[in-house]
Amino acid sequence: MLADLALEASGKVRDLYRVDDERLLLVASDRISAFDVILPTEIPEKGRVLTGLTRYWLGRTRDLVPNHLLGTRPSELPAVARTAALAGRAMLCRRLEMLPVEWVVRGYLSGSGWLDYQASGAVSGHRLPRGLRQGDRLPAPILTPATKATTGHDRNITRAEAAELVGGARALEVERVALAVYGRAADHAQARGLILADTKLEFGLDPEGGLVLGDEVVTPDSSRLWSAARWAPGSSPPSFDKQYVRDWLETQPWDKAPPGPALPREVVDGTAERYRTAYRLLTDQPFEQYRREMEVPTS
Ligand code: PZK
Repeated sequence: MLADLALEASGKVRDLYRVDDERLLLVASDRISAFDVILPTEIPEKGRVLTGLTRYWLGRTRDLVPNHLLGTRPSELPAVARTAALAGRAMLCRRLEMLPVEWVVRGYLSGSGWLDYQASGAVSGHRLPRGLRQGDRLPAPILTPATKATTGHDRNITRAEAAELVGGARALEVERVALAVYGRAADHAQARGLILADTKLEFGLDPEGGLVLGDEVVTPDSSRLWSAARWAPGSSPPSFDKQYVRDWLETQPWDKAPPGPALPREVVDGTAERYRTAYRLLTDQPFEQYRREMEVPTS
């Protein structure tokens, strides 16, 4: 997508390019994964929605922790990235020394948190009350760090293990900041009819050793967002964004091994609308406005 910049890293749905020694360009594609498989069909504008949401949350949490965002507007990007294809999906970032831990904050019991709780009564070393059900709200949000697996699934680790990886004082600092970011975003979402069940944050250090929030922040790809209206105890509510995709895939004779099936137009359209709706609900702005703000000016 960007022949003029060197690709530094590639994720399932995002790519990271080198700008110079101090800066990176993070580009969100329209690819979508379901059941851990990248599907052959893209969701139009999904990458822009995720970049727009990250920009929104980084602006809304700046008072809690500095972050890596340098700009998303075409005028703020290096000239090679000032293209219509990248507009709104590219984020210029400060290059950080990333901490080798994924910092997941959970306010509700779902996913690997639910699995760990059922197996041991605890998640990442947090002993939880007996009798919790899948999808239940926790007595208080908890930090459940995980190791970044290069292949396969991330593994939840205890806070003591996270402290061994990054240092005890740093781990306590991250915990305080991560809980504050989650708390702010969850309250904001709740007031707009959405539950932020959990979210994965990544942090790095600036050259002076200061803690900096990096990566994407409180997007549908890094979080579980549920419609509050659809929450009920005893089961995890459907994913706000991928509900149509998962529901349709479940009707298909597919063994969840790659490649996945191509999505029909109704599922693509319904899902694209869900992403735009998530943007509008969370930011109180139409997604179209973000698109227009990020447009490359025509000379
Ligand atoms: C960084 N990732 C994850 C994301 C990928 C990989 N500001 C930063 N400085 C240095 N490194 C990173 C960041 C950020 N954000 C992020 N890996 C390194 C990642 C997207 C695509 F391939």
